[in-house]
Amino acid sequence: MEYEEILEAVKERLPAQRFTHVLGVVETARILAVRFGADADEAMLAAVLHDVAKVEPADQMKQMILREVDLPKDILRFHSELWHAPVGAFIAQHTFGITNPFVLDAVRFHTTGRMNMTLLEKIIFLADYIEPNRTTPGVADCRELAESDINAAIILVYKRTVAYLLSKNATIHPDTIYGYNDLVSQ
Ligand code: DGI
Ligand code: FE
Ligand code: FE
Repeated sequence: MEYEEILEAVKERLPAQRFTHVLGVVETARILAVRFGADADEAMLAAVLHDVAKVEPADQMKQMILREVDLPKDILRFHSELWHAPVGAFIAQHTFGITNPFVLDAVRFHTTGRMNMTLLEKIIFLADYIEPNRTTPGVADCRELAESDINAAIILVYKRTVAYLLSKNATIHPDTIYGYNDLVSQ
């Protein structure tokens, strides 16, 4: 499927407000790709697909995760908010015919992050947090760091996310911790 066709299909799958967020991530990912030297077309494709599974019902995602060998089972022990990322990568591959493994991994790890993220993964992870429609307290600091230092910006996103999860007594996926340690120790 061509990019424009995928954009239209994603628009039909998502509520208007969620699609507005997706468009914000697309534009932010394009800017970050140009800034930090990644392929802008790949960044926009990963961005348009990153939340493709966002409104799938949790029980349907659970069934899919249990059924498909390619989907990680351990994620079922964590909050269902996390499931749309690997399920989205699966849909991108099997419904939208995306074969580029870097694009699929950028979708797969956009919520938790992980250690050794590729530049494309970093761009989608960061763009998701800082896109212009986001009003999260402190997002301006992340946007400022993203002007020049992608790793510093991502470290701050990890910190903010972990602090938020701690404040809610929520579990923290190990990939988020591994991702934080990976960048903070460099
Ligand atoms: O899908 P979006 O709303 O655009 O953003 P997202 O994919 O980053 O999902 C964010 C949600 O995931 C947010 O409510 C926090 C939640 N979450 C739950 N557990 C974890 C987590 N985020 C991370 N990074 N790590 C977790 O362990
Ligand atoms: Fe998401
Ligand atoms: Fe998102």
